Amino acid sequence: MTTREEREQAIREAGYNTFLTRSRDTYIDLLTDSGTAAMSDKQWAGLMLGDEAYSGSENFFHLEAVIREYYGYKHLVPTHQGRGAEHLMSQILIEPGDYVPGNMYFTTTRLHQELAGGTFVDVIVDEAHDPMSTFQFKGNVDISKLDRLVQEVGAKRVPYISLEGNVNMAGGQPFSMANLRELHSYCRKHDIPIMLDATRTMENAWFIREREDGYADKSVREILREICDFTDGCTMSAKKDLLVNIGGFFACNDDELFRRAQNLVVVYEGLHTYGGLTGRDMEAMTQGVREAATEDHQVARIGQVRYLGENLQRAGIPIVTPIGSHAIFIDVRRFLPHVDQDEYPAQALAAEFFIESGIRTMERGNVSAGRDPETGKNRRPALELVRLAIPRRVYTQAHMDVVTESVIDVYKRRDEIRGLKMVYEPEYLRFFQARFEPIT
Ligand code: P70
Repeated sequence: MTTREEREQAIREAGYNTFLTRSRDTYIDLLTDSGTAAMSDKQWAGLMLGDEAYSGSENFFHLEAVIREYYGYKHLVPTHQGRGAEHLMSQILIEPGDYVPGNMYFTTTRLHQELAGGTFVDVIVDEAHDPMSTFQFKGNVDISKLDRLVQEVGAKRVPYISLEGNVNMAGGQPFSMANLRELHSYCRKHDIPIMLDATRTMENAWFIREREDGYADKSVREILREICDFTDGCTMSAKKDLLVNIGGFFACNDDELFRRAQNLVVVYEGLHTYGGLTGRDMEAMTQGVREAATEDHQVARIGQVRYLGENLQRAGIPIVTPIGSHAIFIDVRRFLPHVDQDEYPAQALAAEFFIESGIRTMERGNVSAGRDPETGKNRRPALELVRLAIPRRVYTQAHMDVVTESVIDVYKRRDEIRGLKMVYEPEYLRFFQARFEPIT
């Protein structure tokens, strides 16, 4: 525990950016669900089985086998984390001048597409941009938006569609199997591959089981496999679904694509049988796949997030609906209607939660969206959110109660909260290192 004065000083020194605060100044850490899971006894035991040979580690073959079994992709290239895989895939598939449609942007994903010369085009359903819509599958692709792009630029300029499971920036929202099936038949017709961002796709599978007709009796594992069978490959940040502190991979079915990824990984990550990971990391990930695919895990995981979300809703706090899988997203347009978006209200609110009780959260609004490369202006996205991400298997419901009380306390004094001005803006992924000062 720290005092309010200590936290005020800490956030000032961090330029009002929670990414720049220290872990030791944090009381409950809801900055991210990435790499923050508690590993199980079996995963820790796996660390003792690390085969740290430079090439051909046994642990690589264990991981390859489990990915083939659960995800169904033929080829695997390990990477140090998700963005390592995004880098490889973008460099291999995108030619300068290409357009990459996707069900909402993700920060690192879009940046790698842009660095490869591509332009990201949002083709998610409109409901995803409306925090108050209660549509059950806000992660769905709007096929007519996709078709408009394909008609406009031609299928040859569309190297693949980037499809994310449980769309992070929309609030952790799933796509439905029916939508994926339709997307698959559209893409087959136009010869456009579907590349999945599988980071939280086990959680997407859980929502399909809960919400979609015909899936209540299917296992998470069966649903995951059905999803992957409609796609051509994936990038993965194993730091989420797969319950490890570090790791990722690229996987695909096409032999030539695999050959190129295997070749490029040695330039940026490491040999193709470890890709920047230790043997023991790969063993922990192998076990993480098995644990993440159990219904018991998903019930507890998604149930805890829902517990927090429903308590906040009961207290009248404006949050994105439906409640997603990995986090609660506060709708800052309704929380701080008096702060203009170019004064970064979500950034200011995240700083305020930290000051109130040492709870660390993340801005997911105008700062994260960045500037339009054409106009240089802030993108001012429809969604201006603060994300309270819940690490897997770490906190208790009692911690969630403390979070609820703190959010309510800040809500009561919301009229006093002012915006921020950005005083330092880095070139790439500015939200990680930008610095701010209060507007006086
Ligand atoms: C988060 C983390 C990472 C992520 C993701 C999706 C859907 C790829 C990645 C990249 C960490 C993060 C990253 C950028 C901005 C803020 C936070 N998401 N796809 O907290 O994977 O981090 O392993 O390189 O969510 O949401 P990796």
